[in-house]
Parts: sequence; structure tokens; C-alpha cells
Amino acid sequence: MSYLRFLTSGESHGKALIGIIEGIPSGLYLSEEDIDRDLKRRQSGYGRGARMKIESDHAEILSGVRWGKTIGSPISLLIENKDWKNWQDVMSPYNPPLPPFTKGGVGGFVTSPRPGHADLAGAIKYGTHDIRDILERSSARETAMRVALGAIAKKFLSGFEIHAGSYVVQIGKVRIKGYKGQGVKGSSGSTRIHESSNPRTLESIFKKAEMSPVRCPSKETTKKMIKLIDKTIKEGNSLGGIFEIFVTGIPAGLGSHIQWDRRLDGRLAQSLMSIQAIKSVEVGLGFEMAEHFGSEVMDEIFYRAKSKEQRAKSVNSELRTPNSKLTTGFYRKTNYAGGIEGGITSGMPIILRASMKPIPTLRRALRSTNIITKKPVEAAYERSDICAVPAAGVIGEAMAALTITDAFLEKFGGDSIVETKRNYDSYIKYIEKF
Ligand code: EPS
Repeated sequence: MSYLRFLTSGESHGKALIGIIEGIPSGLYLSEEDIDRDLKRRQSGYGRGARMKIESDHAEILSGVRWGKTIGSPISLLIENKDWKNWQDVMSPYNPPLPPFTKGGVGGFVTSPRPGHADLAGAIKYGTHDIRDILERSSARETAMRVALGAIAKKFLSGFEIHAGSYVVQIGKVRIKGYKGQGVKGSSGSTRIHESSNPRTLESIFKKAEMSPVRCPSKETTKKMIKLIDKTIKEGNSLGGIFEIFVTGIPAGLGSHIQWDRRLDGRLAQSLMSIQAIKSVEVGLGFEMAEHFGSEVMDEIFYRAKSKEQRAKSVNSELRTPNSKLTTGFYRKTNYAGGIEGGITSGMPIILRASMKPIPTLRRALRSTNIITKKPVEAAYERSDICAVPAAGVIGEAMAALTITDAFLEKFGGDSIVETKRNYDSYIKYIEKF
């Protein structure tokens, strides 16, 4: 990130998670409720394990906000781990307590690495024979703080009518009927989930997904997904899946083609790939793009001169939708590029898709090798989630919002919201006339 910076800290069963974000301009209204709303969404997906019954995440604002508004200084947040009370000896920062421990494997050490986790590679890298040193931080518990920080980014973006949302399209082999990425008109087997990435359609898909326990917009598929999760719980197994993220209201011109690390598609891909268990990321049509002719999957450019009335409406309204046909005469009928061309936003909604592997901690134990005795063992199991794809979508929204806020501030700057708005408004006037 070039303008915005953020860090998280905290172990899964430690006392708390801490987050610091720097670069949010002063004057943004921000409350703990703004953040807790997304924390709740992250926790509520069907398929989570016993841990979610213990935690009810709440972010406490420790700094950077005064009388309900940001003051330009770093914002720091704290999310308590309620489960910590059960792990105080095992997770103590002080001298090792005397055994027996309340939790934590033989002699308090975890020595059976779980395939698919950071356990073995992390233990080798950090020179420990107690895998707890690794698993506590590699745990997806950390994503609670990313969602909290992402909620701040979302609040900032909402002042410019930029909105991020997500929905689940596949869990295990159950996918929305006929769904095949965004699909291409006329190609066999494809069904578009949304036509031309229309922001209103995306919002309505999102609303439907929010009502579903698995965050899937199709009622029929939701039922099938729940059935599959229930079956998988009984079998002691786990599931992965695919979710899509969209971001609407972004003006053309964020990111840049001039250097590899300034390309916004690359930056978004990295931010999503950094989420625990994510194995692939697609932008727009993604992998499906490869099987088409060039003539089929480019978003052709059209122009419609705006009437004086339309122009006046878009210039005068305080909150505009820069990607709508109201603000610029240029428009596209399709959005196969997923809102990014040459690493720069095109003015169309950003569409991203990510796949999550099945959770590697399994009740039905996998084969592993003890890192001290070198004897075959069953991989460590305490408890686990069965499916966290619905949660992953919410985390994806947060990471996308943080990355876009970074690119937005890089373009428009501003130490205060008023200054950012002034710069943004002047740019919008410019692109309207372009
Ligand atoms: C996780 C393992 C489980 C999850 C945890 C991520 O925790 P525990 O080991 O305490 O049962 O519930 O996720 C969260 C706590 C969370 O808030 O999402 C893992 O190993 O990644």
C-alpha cells in the first residue's frame, strides 16, 4: 500500500487482536457500530465451529477518533478474544507455567503438524518445536481485525458513493444453477449472474445474499449448500468454495499502467490472496477469458452525448455516481474486464472472484508426522470450522475496500475529508467534460 498503511497483531487465543490504520483523513464520522456491523456479518455464516459460539466480536476504538470523528491520526482498534480466559496459561506472555496445562497438547506443545496449514513450514522457519507458536498467528481469527479496519475504509468510501459487497456462488460442488463466472452472451453453458455489472443488479443480488445463512443469493442453492454442510459435519470433513466481490461507484482513473506495482488489479489480487485459505483470484471474466476470441470478450466503447439537464443534475448533486451514464458520455455494454483495464479503473464496477480451499483442520484426521519423534501420527485436532466461505466473502470485501481506499487517496489525497472531496469533485468535473 502506498498511501494507507495498516497492521494487525494478536494470536487466535491470546488476549486480543489489535489493528492500526494510518492515512484516513480527518473529519470522517466513525462509530464502533459502523465496525461491529461487519464483524457480525463475518461471524454469522452457516458452517462455523464451536468457537463462534464463544466470540461475539466488538471493536473498541482506542485512538484516532474524537467526538465521533476521525482526527487524522492513526486509528487503533481492539477486539477482545473471549476465549482467552480458557487459554491464559498456554498463551501466557510470562515464564512458562507449570504443567498440567488447561489446553495445548502433550506438555503444552503441539507437535503434530496439520497438512494444509502453516504448521510445519512455519515451525521450520521460526525454529520451534511447538507448533502453537505458528498456528496461533496463522489462524484466520486475525481476519476479524481486517474486517474491522475494512469497515473504516468502507465508511470512508461510502461518502463518495462507493460500495463493496460480496456473495457466495459455490460451496463444495454445489453452485448456483448454470453459474459459470460472469458468463459470455451466447457461449454454451454460461449464465450471467448479473447483466453488464449493473450496480443496481449487483445491489439486489447482494441483498438476497445477505438474507441467506450461506450468503448465497439463490434460495434453492442455499438449501443445497446447507444440506451439504450438514452432511460434511457428520463425516468430520470440511468444505471450500467460491465467492464474488463487487465494488460500485468507482470513477475511472484509480491505479496506473506505468509501473507493475501500481496496477490496481495486481494490488487487489494480492490483497485477496493474502486471506487465509484463498487459492485463486480472478478479475472480471478471469480464467474463462482464456477460452474466447478477442472479439468476444472486450468491453466495446460507446459514447452518448449528455443532455444539459443530465449534466446539470450530475454536477449539482452532492453525491454522484461517477460510473453511471449520467456523469460521462462514455459507456460500456459489458464488463468482462471486471472494471479494470491496464491496471486502471475503467469506471465500471470492479468484479473479483476468489476460491477458498476446504479448511485443513479435520475431525477425520489426516496423516502427519510428529516433528519430535518423527513417527507417523494423526494431525492435531482441537475443534474447527466446517465451512468458512460465507465469512471469506466479508473478509474479501474488507480487503478490497482497503486497497481501493489506498488507490483513491493516492489519486485524490487530502488530510481532511473536505479536502479529499474538493479534489474529487474537481476531478469528476474534469472527467465529465472529457
Ligand atoms: C481457525 C480455527 C478456529 C476458527 C478460527 C480460525 O478457531 P479455534 O481453533 O479457536 O476453534 O474458529 O476462526 C476464528 C476464531 C474467527 O474468529 O474466525 C484457524 O485455525 O484458522
